[in-house]
Amino acid sequence: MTQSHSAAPLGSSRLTLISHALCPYVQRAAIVLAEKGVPFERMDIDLAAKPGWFLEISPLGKTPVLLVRGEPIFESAVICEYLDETEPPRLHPGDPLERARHRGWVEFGSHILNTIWAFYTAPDERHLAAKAADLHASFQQVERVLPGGPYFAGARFCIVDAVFGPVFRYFDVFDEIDDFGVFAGAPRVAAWRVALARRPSVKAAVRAEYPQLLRKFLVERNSALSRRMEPAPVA
Ligand SMILES: N[C@@H](CCC(=O)N[C@@H](CS)C(=O)NCC(=O)O)C(=O)O
Repeated sequence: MTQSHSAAPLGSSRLTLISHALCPYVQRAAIVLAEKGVPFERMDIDLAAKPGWFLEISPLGKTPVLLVRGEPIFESAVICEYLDETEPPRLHPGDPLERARHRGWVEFGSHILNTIWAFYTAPDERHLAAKAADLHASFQQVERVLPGGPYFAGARFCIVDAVFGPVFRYFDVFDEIDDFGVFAGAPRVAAWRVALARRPSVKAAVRAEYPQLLRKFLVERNSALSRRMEPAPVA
C-alpha cells in the first residue's frame, strides 16, 4: 500500500536516499546505487535533531531510508536487496546457496560496525585494546573466507563489497591515530581494503570532507580514542 508522506521535503528524483554524512549503512546503499548507475538524490539529515517528517518515515529512527517515489524503505540490507532486485546488473550471486552465504557476510559486516562503535567509544585504554583485539579476531575470520581477490567473491564486485568499503574507510582515520594491529596477519583482507578504496563507487559514497568530519565526531566521543587525538580545529 502506498502512503503519502507529504511532510518530507521530497525532491524531483524517483529515488531519494535519506542520509547522514558519516553513516556507513547509508554508504552501502549509495555504493549499490552507483554500481548500478542509478541516479538518486541524497538528503542528509542531522541525527542529533531528527526532523519530524523523518521520524514518520523511519520506524527505527535510523538512516538510511530510501524513498521510492515517496514510499519509504528502511534498513540498509533491505534497501540493497530491493535495489538488486529492481536495478541491473545483479550484484548478489545467482546461486541461492552462494547468495545465502553472501547475506551472512553482510550481517557479519554489521557486526564489525558494532565493534567499531564499541572501539571508538571505549571509555579507557583497557577497553580500547580489548575492542582492537575483537576487530583483529573478526578480520582473521574474514581472511579465512576470502578467495584470491580483488573483491569478496573474486573478480565481480558484489553487495558484500559495498558493505565492507565503508567498514574499511574508518581505518583510514584510525590509522592516522595509531597502529592498532587490526589487520596484522590478514594480507588478503589488507589487499581487499586497498581494492575497495580505489573503487569509484566506494570513493563517491562520502563527501570530500568525510575524514575531517569523522575526526571531529571521534574527538567529541570523549573516549579513550578521543584522548589520543589532536584537539579538533576550531570551526
Ligand atoms: N540496521 C540499520 C542500522 C542503521 C544505523 O544504525 N544508522 C545510524 C547512523 S549510522 C542511525 O541512524 N542512528 C541514529 C539512532 O540510532 O538514533 C541499517 O542497516 O540500516
